[in-house]
Amino acid sequence: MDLWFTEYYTKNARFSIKIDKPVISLNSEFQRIDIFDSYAFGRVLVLDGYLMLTEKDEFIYHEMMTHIPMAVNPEIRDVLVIGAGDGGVIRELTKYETIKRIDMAEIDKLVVDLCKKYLPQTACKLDDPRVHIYYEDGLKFVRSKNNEYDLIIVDSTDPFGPGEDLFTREFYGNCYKALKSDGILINQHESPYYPNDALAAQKTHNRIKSIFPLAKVYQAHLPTYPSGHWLFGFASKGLDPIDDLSSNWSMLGINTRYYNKELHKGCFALPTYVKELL
Ligand code: AG3
Repeated sequence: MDLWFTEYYTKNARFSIKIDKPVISLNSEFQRIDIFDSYAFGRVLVLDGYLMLTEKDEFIYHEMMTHIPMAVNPEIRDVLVIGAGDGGVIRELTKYETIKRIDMAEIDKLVVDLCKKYLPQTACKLDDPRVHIYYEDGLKFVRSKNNEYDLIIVDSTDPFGPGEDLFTREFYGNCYKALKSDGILINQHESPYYPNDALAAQKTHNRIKSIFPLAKVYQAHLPTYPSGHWLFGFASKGLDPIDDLSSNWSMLGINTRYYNKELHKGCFALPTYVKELL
């Protein structure tokens, strides 16, 4: 019997992966969680029917969220990660010995517990002594913080369901307040291609732009996300992702499979239709 997972991108477009075997399916207090093994992409994590990561291509997303800001400011010491219960962003951050503290605010403890058990490739560094996990709503967590972090990474779900609050003006305003004077905010920005995602990307960018003096968007090729073309936001209180790119990053000896210095400069060059959207 053939078993397939399908994510619906629009009424008329969908993406399917053939399942090798189901691993676990549960409903948490917040969402439905499915983990399965696939032939084409290895183990896959799905939340509320939306594909979050696959073992084969997660390195692209997690490297692009982490090394872009770290290469701009290798002095980053204190980091807040919001969402990201699978641990992929944390794994990349722990490659930097210079980082002293990583706070993570993840609303759903069950995601973390299941990823530790079934997705060791991404969850492998969640027990690093520098990592402090708070099982709290990211919006509330960041509200009480002032001038504390050099970097905030928002690794949320889509702006529908439990992740919705992490796309509001209020949230971005609180992130601004929680960041130090050279602070950087990175967030996943949806795809520019399908109309609903594109609208979300546009709104997100406009909200961030109304709060941060510098707000840019960069892109990556992600085989298993809607349209395969994904956007990320880089916002800061002043640091520019290209003009301030540190010349020291390559000396740190960080091992990456997608990110490199040429790509860092190239990924901020956007297609015309994306520039027009933003
Ligand atoms: N963060 C969610 C990306 C959004 C994917 N959207 C979708 N498939 N419709 C991924 C979590 C990985 N750490």
